[in-house]
Amino acid sequence: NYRLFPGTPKWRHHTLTYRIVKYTSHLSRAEVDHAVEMALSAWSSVTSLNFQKTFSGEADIRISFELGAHGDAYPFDGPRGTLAHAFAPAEGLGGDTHFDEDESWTMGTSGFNLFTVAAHELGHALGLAHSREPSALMYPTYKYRNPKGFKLPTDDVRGIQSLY
Ligand code: TQI
Ligand code: CA
Ligand code: ZN
Ligand code: ZN
Repeated sequence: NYRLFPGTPKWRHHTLTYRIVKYTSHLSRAEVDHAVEMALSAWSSVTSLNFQKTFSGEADIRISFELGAHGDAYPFDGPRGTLAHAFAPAEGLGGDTHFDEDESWTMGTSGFNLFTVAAHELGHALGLAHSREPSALMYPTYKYRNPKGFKLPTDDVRGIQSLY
């Protein structure tokens, strides 16, 4: 079942800003925007959270595609291995979500599906750790999810509703 992070970090406000700071060369900007929007709405549709896109300055959740070492303590590792990571809710780096630019990001079933990974990472950015429930989105195994008609598994719904 779902797990929260130690100390239960969570956002204290329910309208969160997000900004896509750096795009990938594997997909169009519109595709990235769409995948991220769908991933955010999976979480906002079952909570009182709202997400507001910003285009400059600070944002609670800064999203970027990064190559190798990129200024935090967790360098990316080329194709496969680590796909992405996100920081639990906090000021500064908290909520920030980084994707490994060395992966083959796709909108479909080949490579790694950006919606699937973004939805999982945003769960971390909102305060969910890994679930023990194999059908959960927050279970630590990649499994393609079709954004069309996607419904958050009940374990993830319970987890996020325990926070927001
Ligand atoms: N990246 C790990 C992950 O997001 C990084 C990580 C491990 C992590 N423990 C964490 C991040 C705790 C926040 C909190 O799980 S990953 C999947 C999987 C990865 C893995 O690149 O291994 C997905 C990224 F396993 F679920 F498929 C996205 Cl969906
Ligand atoms: Ca990698
Ligand atoms: Zn990073
Ligand atoms: Zn994870």
